[in-house]
Amino acid sequence: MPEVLRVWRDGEVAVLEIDNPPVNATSQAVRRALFDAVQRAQSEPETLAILICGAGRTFTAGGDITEFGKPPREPHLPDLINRIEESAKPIVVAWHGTALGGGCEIGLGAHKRIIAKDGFVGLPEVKLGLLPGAGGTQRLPRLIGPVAALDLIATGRMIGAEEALRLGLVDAIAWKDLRAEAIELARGLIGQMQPRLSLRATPAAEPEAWQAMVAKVNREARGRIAPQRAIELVSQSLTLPFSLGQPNERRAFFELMNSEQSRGLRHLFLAEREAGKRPELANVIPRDLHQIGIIGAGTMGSGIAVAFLDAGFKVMLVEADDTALQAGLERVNGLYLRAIRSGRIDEDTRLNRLSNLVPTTEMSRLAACELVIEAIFEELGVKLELMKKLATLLPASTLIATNTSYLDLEPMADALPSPERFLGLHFFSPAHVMKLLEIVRARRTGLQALSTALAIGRKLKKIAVISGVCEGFIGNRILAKFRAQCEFMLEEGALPREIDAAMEAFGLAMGPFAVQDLAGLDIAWARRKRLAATRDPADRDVPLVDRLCEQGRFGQKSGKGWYAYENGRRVPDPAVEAMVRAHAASTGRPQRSFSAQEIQTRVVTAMVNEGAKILGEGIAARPADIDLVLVHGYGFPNWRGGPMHHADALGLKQMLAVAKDTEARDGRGFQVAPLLAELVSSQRNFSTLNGA
Ligand code: T1G
Repeated sequence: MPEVLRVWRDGEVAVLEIDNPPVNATSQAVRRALFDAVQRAQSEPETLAILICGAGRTFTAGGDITEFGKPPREPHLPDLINRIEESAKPIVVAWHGTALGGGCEIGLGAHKRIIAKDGFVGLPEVKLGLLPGAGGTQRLPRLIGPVAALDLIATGRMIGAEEALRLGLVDAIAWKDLRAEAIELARGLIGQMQPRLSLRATPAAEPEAWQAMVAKVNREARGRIAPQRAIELVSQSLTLPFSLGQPNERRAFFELMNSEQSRGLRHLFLAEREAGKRPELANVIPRDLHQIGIIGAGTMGSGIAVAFLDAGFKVMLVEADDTALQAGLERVNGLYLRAIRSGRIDEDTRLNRLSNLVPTTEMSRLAACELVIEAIFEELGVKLELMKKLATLLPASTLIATNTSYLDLEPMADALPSPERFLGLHFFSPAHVMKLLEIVRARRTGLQALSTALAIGRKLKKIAVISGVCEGFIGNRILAKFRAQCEFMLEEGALPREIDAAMEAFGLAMGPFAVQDLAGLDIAWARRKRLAATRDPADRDVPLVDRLCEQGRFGQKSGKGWYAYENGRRVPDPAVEAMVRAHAASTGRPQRSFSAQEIQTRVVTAMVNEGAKILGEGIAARPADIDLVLVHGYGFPNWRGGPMHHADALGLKQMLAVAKDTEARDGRGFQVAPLLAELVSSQRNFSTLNGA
């Protein structure tokens, strides 16, 4: 077994260095080694103080996520930390990189904490649907007060060295040499009685500040259990001794560990890290790109430009004429001014980023770029013309990407002399904010282009998921089925507000009809008109959007859509509801009322069924990739783990029954995915398709 702890002595200070790559997770082996080393140091006469530190990039990322859900093995982290706190010899912890979760808690057990100037510390357990389980909820409030502690525990945010010092979470910042300064700190404690944080009383909170923090945590929890449990446990640190608070914390930790919410969030954590790993790319080295060209400076193009500028790339932004280019530059600058107003960047940063931007109307200058992304009008003919032009202007090595959201990539690839360098980079609006990037792989896209696109995704700090080519790719294709199902329910007796309320209760930030109002109904209307000629009359089609638009109800921007807007406030509109009812009656379908749960089940089944088709066709490689797309691009609640994970949790048998029912009712509008039926008959679930 590899050595996970290195131990040596620097004079009278024993140095215990955790060395468990990649992130020094506190696995069982690490806990055992640390426990024994602390124990041994007690009886060594030469050792008068102890330093615990980490090797490599980070102190420790905390508990080993791969051990979660398995029976815990001794020594448990709380016992190790109690042992550290009780040490007769002073113990200092030196944090660098990220001291997270259990890593932060080890520090709270120590007698002093020092952090590298560029280090971060935090208790991110809520992000995995958990709480600190090794004393964090009880020790942190005793150290920095309950209000600040609740803030850190319930948000899970990491803080930098200076904030940690200001809060009193660390005793010192190491400005030059963490190791040397930490040893000095330890040496200074020799011979002193070491106070135990767990025996200290939590400082009383100012009632108003506490109430405000509790209200904030409750407001932001939106269905998540862990932050609410955090309130309860931090409160207990005010009223209960540590010896009672800690077992309560431990119980809550294991309850949460077994909760569906934590399972869902852990699934996503691992899925995010697996998404870019493809066996066929294992030995493909991505190209290192610096200069990106973007054609089209509309909403998408300017957002994409900002995403690249923020990640340190040089960007050339191309528009057809000066007026359009000027408007695009104003858009880019507007995004930066907004970032300044919200305090995310300062003026120097804005100027710095803009200094990497070259605006131009001369497309031939793109020859200097290593990747060119088109973000022009969404019309195949126009895009084909552009591709032909690029074929003559760009060297054959330049990667070319389209930002199309649903057009077919193959004809575009046909227009290029070397189609292996062509792919889709589907950004989501606003492109500099949204985490998701669909990398669309056309039939002839080369492996190096694909691997380079994944590397770009990482540099942009996006979640990049590979999709094959089909109408709408992974995300919009599922969205279309989701929306269709919502509209079908309108024909069977449900109202827009009922569907929105049910889906908001499910965890979406906004229901589907409210979202359509926000985006504008005219877009859907234009598309429907375009597709009308080729629509199969046998398909189930709901023409309600047409009726709304014919009455000038284009959504929020026109003051009315599926809802009415009074001073910007959304209210149900009796006229729309009457229209929906009249249309529903005209279909001759039986009318009934829908429970929220029924609405949710039908919507989710439609999504999952389409997801199963997408998997069956090889458009997505893994169910987990579909989960990432829906969570990071479409607001599917992350604590449900994404639709495919959620389907497994609900049980595929039940889902198949709903799908069969829907097929019987919708006919050609809905067909059960063969993969869904196959999984049920072989008693498997989607997770078996995710691979190891
Ligand atoms: N356990 C096991 N593996 C981990 C891990 C962890 N905690 N954290 C990261 N990894 C793996 C990850 O899967 C990836 O693997 C590699 O390390 C690099 O990660 C009682 C018990 C530390 C900020 O929630 O936030 O403590 O893909 O790609 O962008 O309260 O990882 O290379 O095979 O993310 O530089 C609380 C989660 C645990 C921290 C580094 N801790 N990790 O980010 O690299 S609960 C967390 C992170 C707890 C106690 C309980 C990030 C990072 P591979 P990466 P990165």
